[in-house]
Amino acid sequence: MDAPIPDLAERADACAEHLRSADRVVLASHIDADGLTSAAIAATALERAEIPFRTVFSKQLDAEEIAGIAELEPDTVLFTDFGSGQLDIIAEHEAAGDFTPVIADHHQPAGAASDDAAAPDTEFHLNPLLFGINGASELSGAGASYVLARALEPEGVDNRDLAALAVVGAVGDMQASGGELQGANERIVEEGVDADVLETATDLALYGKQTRPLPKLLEYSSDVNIPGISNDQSGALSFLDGLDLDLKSGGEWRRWVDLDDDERQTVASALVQRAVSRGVPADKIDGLVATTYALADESVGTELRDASEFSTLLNATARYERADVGLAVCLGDRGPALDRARQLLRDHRRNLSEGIEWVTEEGVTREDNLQWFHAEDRIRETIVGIVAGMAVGADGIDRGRPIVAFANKSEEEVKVSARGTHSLVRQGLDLSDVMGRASRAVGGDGGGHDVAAGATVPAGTEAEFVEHADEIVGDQLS
Ligand SMILES: [Mn+2]
Repeated sequence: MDAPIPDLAERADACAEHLRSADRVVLASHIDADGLTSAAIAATALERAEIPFRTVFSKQLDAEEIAGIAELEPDTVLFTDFGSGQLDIIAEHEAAGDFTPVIADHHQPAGAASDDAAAPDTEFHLNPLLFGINGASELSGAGASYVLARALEPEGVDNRDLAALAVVGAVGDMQASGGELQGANERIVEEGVDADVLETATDLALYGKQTRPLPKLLEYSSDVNIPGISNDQSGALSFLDGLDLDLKSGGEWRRWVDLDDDERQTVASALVQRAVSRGVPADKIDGLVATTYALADESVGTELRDASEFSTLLNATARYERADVGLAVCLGDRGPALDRARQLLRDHRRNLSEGIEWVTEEGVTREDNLQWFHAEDRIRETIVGIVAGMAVGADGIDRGRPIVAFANKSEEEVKVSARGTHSLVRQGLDLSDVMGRASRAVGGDGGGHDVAAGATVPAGTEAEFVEHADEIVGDQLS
């Protein structure tokens, strides 16, 4: 069958060929929605190709973690959704004969920014950025793993069913934030549709169409702010009560998926009318409608049916260090693992709302070019970044500058998370660069994406870190 992304085909084939000849493969993947789906895609493809492997996960791949992987004495390590940013360390292990790396990633390769001919590289490195494809918006780690999975197909095997997980990964990495998946991702969507595992539709862009009762769907619609409805429990209720529709069933509010097309049309039109009448700008109103990605084989009305809700469920397992649970759900466990994942998501939502409440009460400290807060042990380091992102726009928290959040990781280490906006990125903000340079300046390390990035720094260096980061952001935005 044709390769999904022709530009990557040759490299993917080389990676696949090497994997087929490997004896002891360790699959190492990142712990988040994209990393978990990457691992599930790679694991399924390896299994179908009858290549024996074991799986390990890491939250942040650093020298110590890579050394730990080397101690497993693999002959080949398949890194998914990370590895590119750690090429320098990985290349050293390769040179020492520890293992042969195969990398399916979409993050910025270490050393590549310097354009240095001597920058570390490795033969089996599958990354869209090496082929002129945007790794932030057009292909995720799960997408790169999918490309590899297609190259790994033995005779008579069709891995296109894995496109559904690739889409969950891309959506989890916010690659559909403009309303739909683009570029290389679009090719993967097409393959999933052809394989009958994905369905696309143009629909209301609100999160929770599968699982949230209608009033909650509208109340929590934070992406598009509709005055008198968003973040307004009684407003959302009276809006729905005012529609000439029977929106309850057996005394319970129905969900969006329970409505028929006419009912959906009525609610959507009324929402648009409300937005127009309250002066919401036209481009924001356009954002009320987007492409949605449904997993055709999953039950209607479950988190797993919708790519966005599925990715949220996976992120909940990841943030509480239950990669095993997230992976099991991706691989098809609809019993204990799914129950556990749902419980983790409920706990996660409670932690988030408590975290946001704390930040808005305590407030942030403003520097010239950024704003920051230190949660110490009050917010878990695994969720402090989302809390920071969600707090932007709340009272006293500026939309016009990036937010940096600290939380204790251990006695010795502090986690730093930074969030920006797409508008700041258009003005030159690159938080991956900010977090990387500012953390290294204080003896830590970090990286990520332009709009969201993270780092780990030694405890006690926070003030110095803020100084460096503030200066770098100032340079970027000037
Ligand atoms: Mn990713």
